[in-house]
Amino acid sequence: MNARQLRTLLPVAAVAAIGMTMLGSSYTQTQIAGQTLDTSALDIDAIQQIHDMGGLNLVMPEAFAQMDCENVDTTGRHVEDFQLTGESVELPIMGHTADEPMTYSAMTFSGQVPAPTVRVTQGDVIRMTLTIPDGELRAHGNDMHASQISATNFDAVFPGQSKTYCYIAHVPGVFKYHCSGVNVAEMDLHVLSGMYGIAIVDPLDGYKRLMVEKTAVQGGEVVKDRKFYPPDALEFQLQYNQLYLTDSGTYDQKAMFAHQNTQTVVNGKQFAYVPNETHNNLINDDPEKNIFVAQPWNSADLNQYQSQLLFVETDQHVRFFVENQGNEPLFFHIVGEILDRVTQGGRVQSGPTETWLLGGSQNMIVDVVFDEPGVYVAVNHDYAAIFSGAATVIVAGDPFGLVEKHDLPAAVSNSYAYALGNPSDAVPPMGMNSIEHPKQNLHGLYTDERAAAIAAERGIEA
Ligand SMILES: [Cu+2]
Repeated sequence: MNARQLRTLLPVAAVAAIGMTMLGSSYTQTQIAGQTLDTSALDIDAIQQIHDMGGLNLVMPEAFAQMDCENVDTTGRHVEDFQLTGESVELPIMGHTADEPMTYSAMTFSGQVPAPTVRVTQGDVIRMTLTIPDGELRAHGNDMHASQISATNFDAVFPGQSKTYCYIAHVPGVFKYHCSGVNVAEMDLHVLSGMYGIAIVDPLDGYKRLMVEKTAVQGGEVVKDRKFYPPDALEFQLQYNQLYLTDSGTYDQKAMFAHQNTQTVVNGKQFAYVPNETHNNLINDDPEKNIFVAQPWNSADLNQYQSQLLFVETDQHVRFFVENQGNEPLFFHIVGEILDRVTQGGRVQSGPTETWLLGGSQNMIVDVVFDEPGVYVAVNHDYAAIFSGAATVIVAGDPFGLVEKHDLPAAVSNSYAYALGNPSDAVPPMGMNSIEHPKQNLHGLYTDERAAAIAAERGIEA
């Protein structure tokens, strides 16, 4: 065989093998399309590239990733300790004012809704301990979807008791965790009253750079204009859920069975990320003059419950970790933006797209670059959900010219995050490709005790 024949044969073999992969496995077309096959390098090592894509066989993670907590420190894996407590508390609900507190009967992990986020790297061990304090009204459990272990393996933990289990986080992505009730009984009551959170498992080799494709005019021709952003991104977490409440703020199971929710919540609250009186003042020079249709958490007197906005820079790689914790579908859409990339289970599911659908207990990672200064709203594009709380306002750059108007420091020129901070409950723990938020403010459905602990942990000034 001469050199010319060899050069021809290799790409042909590669294409044939790819065809076999697609026909012979249960990967979908979009999953395959999401893999990066560097065609410019095909004649160097095509077989290796096919292997790197998953080869001709599906690579399945172990079906059972629980491990013995006794020997966990000798495995050569990083062990992440994660402590939770089960606490029933009263937490505020929309309509709550400093003078007239309205609350509902919440159940929480560690005094906050959603529960604390645990973040590890693929291959790490999570050692989770659930403690139920003396005096807590009921038993609780835990089911972590990242763990590949049945909820029934982790029995109920009763007041005054504590229980630990360990597992290897084999699979990258976002995973729900939730209370498993009392041996799975009353699970709906516990989860829909607030006992849910996420685990973020970063890929072992990190996140991928982001390609954003637009068009440009070059020499009188319209051409494709690709721009690449490094993997490092400013990150947010958004968890969607519903509440089913009676007038007195207790769980209404009848309403749940009828799929008639009474509130739609993002990170535990309705309209949690909308302007507040500080923003009214900056833009309208009047704290009472609202700039958004719904501002139910307006006043600074509400402390951690005051609404906040999400601030990003323009031309910045932004990554959202999104989980649908609820019973209703989530049609995730950002008004004014296109989702530049959607990733699930370590596979790119879509390039630029307008909306992505998540069913219950389903997640995704959304990468976006906000090109123009402006106000964008992340919604569940179901009108019932938008109008009952699923509207999250994101401000990119300086759309109102506030830097000049209020003579803000130069550092805020491309994001108010530097001056006003981002809400602590929307900021996940730092991971391997995280850009540190310039500033955070205290925000979340936290008990006062939990709020004080988070402020201390993150060095947030009150
Ligand atoms: Cu529980």
